[in-house]
Amino acid sequence: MQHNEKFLVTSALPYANGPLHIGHIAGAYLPADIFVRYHRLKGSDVVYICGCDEHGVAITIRAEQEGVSPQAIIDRFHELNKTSFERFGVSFDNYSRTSLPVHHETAQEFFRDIHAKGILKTKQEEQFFDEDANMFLPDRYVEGTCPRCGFADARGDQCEKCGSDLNQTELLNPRSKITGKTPVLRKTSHWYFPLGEFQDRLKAYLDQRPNWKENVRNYCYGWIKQGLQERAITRDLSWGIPVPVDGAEGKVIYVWFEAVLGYISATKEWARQQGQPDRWQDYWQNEKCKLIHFIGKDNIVFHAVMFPAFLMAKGGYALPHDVPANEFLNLEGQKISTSRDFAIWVDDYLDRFPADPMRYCLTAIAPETKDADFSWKDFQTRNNSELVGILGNFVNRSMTFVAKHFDSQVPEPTEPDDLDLWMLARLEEAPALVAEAIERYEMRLALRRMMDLARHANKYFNDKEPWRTIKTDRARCGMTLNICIQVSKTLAILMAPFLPFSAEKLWNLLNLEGDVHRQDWALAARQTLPPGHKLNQPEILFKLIDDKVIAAELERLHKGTSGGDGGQNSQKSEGKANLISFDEFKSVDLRIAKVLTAERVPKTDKLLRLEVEVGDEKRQIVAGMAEHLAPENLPGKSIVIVANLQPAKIRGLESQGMVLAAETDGGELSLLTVDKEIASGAKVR
Ligand code: B3M
Ligand code: ZN
Repeated sequence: MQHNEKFLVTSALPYANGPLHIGHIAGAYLPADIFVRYHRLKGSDVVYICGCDEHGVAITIRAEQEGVSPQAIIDRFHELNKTSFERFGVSFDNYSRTSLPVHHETAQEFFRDIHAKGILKTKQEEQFFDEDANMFLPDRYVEGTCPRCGFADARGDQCEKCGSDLNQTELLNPRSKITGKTPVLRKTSHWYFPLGEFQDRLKAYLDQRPNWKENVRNYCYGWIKQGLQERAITRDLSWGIPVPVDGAEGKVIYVWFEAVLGYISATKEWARQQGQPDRWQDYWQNEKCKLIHFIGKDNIVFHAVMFPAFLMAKGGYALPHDVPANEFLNLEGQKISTSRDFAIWVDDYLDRFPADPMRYCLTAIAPETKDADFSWKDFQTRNNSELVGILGNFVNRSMTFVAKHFDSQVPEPTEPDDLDLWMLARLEEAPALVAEAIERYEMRLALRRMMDLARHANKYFNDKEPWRTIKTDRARCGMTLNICIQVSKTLAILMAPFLPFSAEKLWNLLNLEGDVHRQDWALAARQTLPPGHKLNQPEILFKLIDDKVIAAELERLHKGTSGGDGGQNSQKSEGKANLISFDEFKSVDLRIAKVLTAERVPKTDKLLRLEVEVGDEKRQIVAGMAEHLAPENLPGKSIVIVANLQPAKIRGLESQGMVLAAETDGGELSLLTVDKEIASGAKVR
């Protein structure tokens, strides 16, 4: 194992338009976190970077669904996901966001420099334009009949039924997702990145990486064999990073061109936080640094073909060293679906379970070479028979025995017999076996090898029969337990990348100094616990999970009350919003408002335009409630609004606040109101 290697590790930037589910975690975050935690223990120079991807049409679609601004959506989910990652133990060195100036500057610098080199081409093309909404329609805003298989709800970029990549103008009977109307074709010009001109360099780049995962290499060679096509890297959108060249008014940089650059800008932010603003160059402009990008397989082309091409075009950057993409995770034999709220949401799971049992299960079934399936039954079995039955059982019975017979002090060693030597050999070989698998991103194998040490230790404990030798040969018994405690210490270090919270707990039970995450992996098997070292009282590391608990989870999942947030249940997951301070609550200005007028927003089916009185002020508010509330019933009502929300433009109307409402179980919407006559403008507290 080489020491002092240098890594810049990234995980895919989750879109800031919804909560995280276990499929995200299994694909791009947990394997990266294991890899990074291990390299920190190994003494490598490793920085782990991520952040949220805050542009793209998925965010504006959600904002419109809820009648709020895109900024409100990204603020909400940036906080929610950042907290979920922290609670799940995903240990980023920086979790940034692509709406920050540092990212806009980085993306615009890349665009401007590549443009200045004359690499980009401009091209006029026909694109669908919605005359009612007065906007060009990006791919996801157009639906229609797939020309290949006739599927009636194909999207502008892809047909979900037959998987064909589509150009939106190929769709039959196209319709706008905004107004439902038939769009017209209008000319617009965009800037194109000539991927085909990088074909030879990209093939050579790939040829020089024979160690990449099979699934990634096959996918990339497949793209190259088809011939790489130029890609439009600008869009006619208002939400995104403005294109920084003349003649690009009203256009933004295509989200997939700038999102991958988010890794660079987040590293710049991290360097500034360290007080060394230029340190990001040690990682991105240093051939000795290994850039490792953990992703799901749907992101391969953007990370292993397009990103290297952008970096080649820009010049002066290292190219990705590896892109270990995982396959997909299914759930109870079905695809995870956010729109159907069929998912296990990370924040919701953590409200009822600790992180480590899920970290353990998702690593044990990781979709490393093919799609995998998570089931609650399997989760329970692995927790109960492996974590509790093997790892927890070995540690607990060793420490309980030492507490009972040796006053919780590590016993004196004696001359080792054959069985002792066998166990010490297993101990000695374990760190390298686990390390070798982690370094090849084979986390399932690495976890199994870590657990094998606990299996060997259980066999050793049983074969040595300390409950018998304590009566016949105390010294021999002491040697057995001395070795068991040494093994427990090694297990704490080896489990740390996989089960960080349990590793910390075990380190504390063993009454050891320092931080388990800052130990030296190379010395993990050293028997460093001196005789007489006082252990803390034993406690169980893992709790059994009862059948009833699993039955309840399955019911929640199938009833869609998993607290998820697939667009229909946004209020529920809000109910799960994490705790905030009183000061944070006070920053929200809630007021009583009196509805003066209410009307539907023309040509939309979800929006109402309200005029409300707030004290001596009149305001206009646009609310996504037209499907639930008849406008004619609203004038005169006293409602509760958020009065200090930034104004947002929604379908050309300025919305100056947000109306508060809650959803009944039957999906009815109820406005928050007051049960006494209260003057408008009154503060809610
Ligand atoms: N925001 C999320 C996805 O497609 C996308 C990843 C960006 S990584 C630069 O999973
Ligand atoms: Zn199709």
